[in-house]
Amino acid sequence: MSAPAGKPTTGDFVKTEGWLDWYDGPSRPTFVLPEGAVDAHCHVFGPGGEFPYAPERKYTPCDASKEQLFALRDHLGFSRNVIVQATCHGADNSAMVDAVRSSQGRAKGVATVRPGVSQQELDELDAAGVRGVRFNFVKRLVDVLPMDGLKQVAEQIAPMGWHIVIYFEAAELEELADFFLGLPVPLVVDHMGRPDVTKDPHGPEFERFLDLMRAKDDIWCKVTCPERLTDSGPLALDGEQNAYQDVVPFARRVVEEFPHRVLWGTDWPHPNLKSHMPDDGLLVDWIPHIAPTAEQQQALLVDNPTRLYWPEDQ
Ligand code: 0GY
Repeated sequence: MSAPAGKPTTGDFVKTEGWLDWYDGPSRPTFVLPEGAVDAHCHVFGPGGEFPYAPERKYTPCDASKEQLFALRDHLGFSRNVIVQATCHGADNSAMVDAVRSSQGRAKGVATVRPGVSQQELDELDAAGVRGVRFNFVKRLVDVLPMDGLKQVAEQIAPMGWHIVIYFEAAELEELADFFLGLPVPLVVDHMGRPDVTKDPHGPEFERFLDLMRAKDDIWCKVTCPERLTDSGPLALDGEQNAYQDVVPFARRVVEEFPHRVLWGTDWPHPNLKSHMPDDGLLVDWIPHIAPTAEQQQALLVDNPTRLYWPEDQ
């Protein structure tokens, strides 16, 4: 079988069929990001020839290097990145750590670690600029991990001032909420807990998610990934550049109720997209639809991520 065309996957890897490559001609956003803006959710993939993909991965991406990430950062007008370990690298954090180390202080990291991780490994990650770990409960992405092992990791990282990024499907929240609320560290929820945006943003499912946010004042939310959550698609039917309209009311509810606990990121290079690949410039132009005021934008893009990831700057 020949490898699908498009962007390369280096090393001894074949890119997953049907998986779209990231888009390398992003427009320059018309929305001008405030000084010090942080892209608080993005990844690097490999390059596979240098940082091999993990044997337990559920997909094989095209490469997306740190240089390409930093070029996107500069093109869009961000100052900094938070680089989240992608599942295709399993618990081998080398590619992410290499990117953070190469950023000259302009990136922090979120790692994946396994239960039983040594304190020495955690200390090395901390020295490199890692500030949290990600617990992923999305079954298509990872094998299920034992909850008591995760709890043990949480207790290990608590004295380090780290947090836990949690990723789950909305339908799983009811079952997971007590576990989340028992974790002894701040939590950061990926992509608003993946709401079904065909449902009512004021309906019981999204209220359950907002109730999680209300339960503790150190739970944060990334109001991210409209391209992943949308049902209506990238462009409004009337042709206006108001893309992903169906996701807007969900994100606005979170921004309005928790202005000081929201974060935003591109999710570049957008793993696992099959319907369309977003133009990252247009994604940035989506921000004023979910955070219309200058105060909300400053909190979302600068103050909140700086408080969480660069507290030394405060
Ligand atoms: C995201 C979302 C996804 C994938 C990953 O690490 C990953 O593989 O995070 C997804 O497939 O929903 O945050 O990038």
